[in-house]
Amino acid sequence: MTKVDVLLGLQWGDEGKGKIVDVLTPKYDIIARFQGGPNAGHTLEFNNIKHVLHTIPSGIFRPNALNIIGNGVVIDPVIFRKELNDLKKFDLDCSETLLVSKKAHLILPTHRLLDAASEADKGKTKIGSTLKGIGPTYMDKTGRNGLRVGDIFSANFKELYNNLVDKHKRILSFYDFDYDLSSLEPDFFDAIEVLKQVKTIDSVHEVNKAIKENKKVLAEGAQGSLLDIDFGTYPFVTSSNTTCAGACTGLGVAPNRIGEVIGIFKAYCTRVGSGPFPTELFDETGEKLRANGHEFGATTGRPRRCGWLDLPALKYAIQLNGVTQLCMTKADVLDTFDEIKVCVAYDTEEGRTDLLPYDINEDKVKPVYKSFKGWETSLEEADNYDTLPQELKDYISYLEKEIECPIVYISVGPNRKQTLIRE
Ligand code: 2SA
Ligand code: GDP
Ligand code: MG
Repeated sequence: MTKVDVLLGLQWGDEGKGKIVDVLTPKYDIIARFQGGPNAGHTLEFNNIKHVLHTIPSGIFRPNALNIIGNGVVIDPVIFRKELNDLKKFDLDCSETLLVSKKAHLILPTHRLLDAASEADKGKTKIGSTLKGIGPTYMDKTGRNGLRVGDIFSANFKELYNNLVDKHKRILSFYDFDYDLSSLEPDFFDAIEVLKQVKTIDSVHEVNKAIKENKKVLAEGAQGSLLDIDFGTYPFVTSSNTTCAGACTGLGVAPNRIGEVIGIFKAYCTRVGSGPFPTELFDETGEKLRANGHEFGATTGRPRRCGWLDLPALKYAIQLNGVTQLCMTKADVLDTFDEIKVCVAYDTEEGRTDLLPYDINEDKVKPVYKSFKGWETSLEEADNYDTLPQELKDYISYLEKEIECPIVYISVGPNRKQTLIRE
């Protein structure tokens, strides 16, 4: 039996997971998403075209790979239909290569309204959600009220829908929030008809059968470890387990069937939405990172907050996930910096620590930085580790020594070709 490899983000998301999954897909038979939903924006670039996927796994553009949307994912049929239509424009027919778990939960229009109402109600303390209805959908899942993909085939689906929507309307009435549900419902039911045409499966059986047949499976994470509902910067997190354990529950894979865990991090750090970010830069250096890295949300277009790499946070994420291989992305974004900083510890009221404290708000932790000389050379054409600038190699060696894990992949641009692999 083979094992399932997992690829996931080690920061606050947008580490470049989509790009790296696309690069690795030729090595795999199955690519499977295990959590999150259309809050995710996974970007792939090849043949001078940029594609952004939200619900569909990032293996979809490679021939021969099967793509599975697992039980841990939440699906908005309207966004899903748009993704399918966008792929059709590139003559990509997913009818044989995309399978959806019957156990995945559905995002209803009222989940999106509840997300918006909750965020508006929170005001300044809002989470900064993507407003895709993620939180309310997972709340209904754990509250045992949710609707699943398998329900759309039931004769009484409309009744199940109405019962849940009535509940949502009662909750919405507690908020000072105007909405017009009638304008959203026809589109939702149209999209349900499209979803019915897609192959639905019991992903638990499908994935485990593949493992028994020695097929290679890659589980694709969404968001990042610091947004994990249990281990992230709560409450400024998403509503699923973004860490490796989520691949077990989100696909039905036993923990002892997990193989390599590929952890992705940017050579610096970004975060979109609210919440603590100890190494955030509010000056022109932060602006330069945003401009050079085109740091804008792939789903919402929001500007991402930018700062230096945070080693205590990275070590925490590596430990949580049992990372066996690292991938550092966006090294090229630092090409024009004469100085690069890394946070190596925090000063707290209890003294200096390199463990991520319970509270990392700016009044509780002060980052301690180590400086590195920048390489000030373009990495755009780099295609071999040995010929990389010495300053970058020094940066990589330092990180590997500190985090005790090999950096196997180095990404130097958004294109699938701009990836160095150290075998
Ligand atoms: P939600 O919508 O309930 O999951 O939001 C809760 C928090 O999780 C953050 N979050 C994300 N952070 C980074 N990237 C995400 N995907 C998009 C992208 C984001 C975008 O690829 O750029 O376009 O804005 C993502 N999805 C959720 C979110 O910002 C909240 O902090
Ligand atoms: P994901 O959510 O982790 O898949 O990442 P996103 O797609 O949200 O954000 C990553 C962004 O960085 C996308 O625009 C990618 O095209 C881009 N990207 C990925 N790797 C690199 C890289 O090595 N260098 C540069 N400059 N951009 C990259
Ligand atoms: Mg993203």
